[in-house]
Amino acid sequence: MGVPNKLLTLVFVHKDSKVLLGMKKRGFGVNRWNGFGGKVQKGETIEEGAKSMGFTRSKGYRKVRGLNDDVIDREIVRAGEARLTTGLSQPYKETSRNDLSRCLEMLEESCLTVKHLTEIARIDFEFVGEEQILEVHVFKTDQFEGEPTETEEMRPKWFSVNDIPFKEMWPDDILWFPHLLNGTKFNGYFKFKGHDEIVDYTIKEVS
Ligand code: 6OG
Repeated sequence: MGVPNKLLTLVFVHKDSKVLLGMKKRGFGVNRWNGFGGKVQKGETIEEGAKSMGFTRSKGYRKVRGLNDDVIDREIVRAGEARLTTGLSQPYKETSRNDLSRCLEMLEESCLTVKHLTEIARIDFEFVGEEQILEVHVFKTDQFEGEPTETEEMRPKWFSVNDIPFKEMWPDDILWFPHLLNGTKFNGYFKFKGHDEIVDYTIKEVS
């Protein structure tokens, strides 16, 4: 049977003829521009995962389950104020330290809220010598709120669709970006040797 696929999301936000990319500042794919996304958590759908990771308060929301959106919003604001006025290392009066770090996590990820997402692709990535397949679900949207804001993880920047920085992206991107930009749905498979070399791939359009 092998190990189950690792589910990931990747979201591309569009505005006019621009697409929002983030420079990954740490972790997997560091120093590459990419869409926003991450792991789908247990108990959430892939779409929920896509809406939350890197964009909305949902990751924090899950951690403080039981609170409604208004409360969460207030906590985000409070945590932001606390961060501004006291700095990260100072204790926060109204909630426990633990709550504060949770709230800051939400704040960190709340640069944008995305609404409707269109799934464009599923791309499976295999890495030579590694058993687990990365199953990446790619979405696009032009419906969002908020200003892209730099976080510890990502430095966002709008790129013209004619000026996508493929040389500073995962090497598979240049092969499927035309589909993303046209809105053509597809299933992709890429086999990587290391992180720079594609040894095999397929891209199949789906209706
Ligand atoms: P975190 O580890 O940051 O999630 N991802 C890839 N994206 C592209 N364009 N090409 C690849 O080729 C990728 N492999 C993974 C999925 C990692 C993020 O990176 C994406 C996630 O959005 C190998 O939580």
